[in-house]
Amino acid sequence: MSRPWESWDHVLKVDPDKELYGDETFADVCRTGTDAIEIGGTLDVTTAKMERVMTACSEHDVALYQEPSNPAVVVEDEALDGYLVPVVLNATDPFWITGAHKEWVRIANGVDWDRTTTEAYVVLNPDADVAELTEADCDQSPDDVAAFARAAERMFGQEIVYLEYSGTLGDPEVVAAADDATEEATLFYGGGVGDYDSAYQMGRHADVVVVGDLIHDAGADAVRETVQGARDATAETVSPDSG
Ligand code: 1GP
Repeated sequence: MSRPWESWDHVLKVDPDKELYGDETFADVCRTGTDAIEIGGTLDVTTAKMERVMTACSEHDVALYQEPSNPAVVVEDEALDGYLVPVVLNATDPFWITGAHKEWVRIANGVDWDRTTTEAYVVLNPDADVAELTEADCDQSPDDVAAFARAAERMFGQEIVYLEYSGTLGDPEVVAAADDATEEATLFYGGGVGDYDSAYQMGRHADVVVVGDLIHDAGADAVRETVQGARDATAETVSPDSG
């Protein structure tokens, strides 16, 4: 499988269980300038809700991925560019490290391996639904997170390391530590990004800034600003003058 995320700066995560902002449509959602849309949520996601979002987004020219929160909601759809499957490295319930994945392989009528990639999550906001669900141990120092990131890349061959602060803006020092610890893997950061400045701040360290709730709470224009923040941060970090 190619690694399109290596060239991404920004991902928009759409929760199929949440309404769009105001009278916005999926056409608006698909025109924020993001590099890819990930469809996924932690709670109350069903295949019907997934399919509704997928069908609507597939009419527009944007890369489309499903992020299934559990094996029961995987939707087979040719419109998808692929599946990004979370593996929660700091879950204390092993179901979210290997159990869900084993169940998926067991019950699936064949997994589309060419379009399936795992994301090595480190969940860091103890108040987030995902932390509660996976019983994640969120008490992690920058050194701990760096070690998780390096283990993910070097021991487990993960192409994507995902620092997940869902619902709150994370600690830039932690993101910087994970950035320093990884060489090949693409570092995703998600959580609490709500404007240009926060996208820029996290994009200075992460390769890809993931924005979720903002599309539901403030709409496409607000998300467009975060795309710009992430792009500008990338442009500066690759600039020879950036130090
Ligand atoms: C959630 O990381 C994403 O999985 C984005 O988080 O909803 O806080 O933007 P927010």
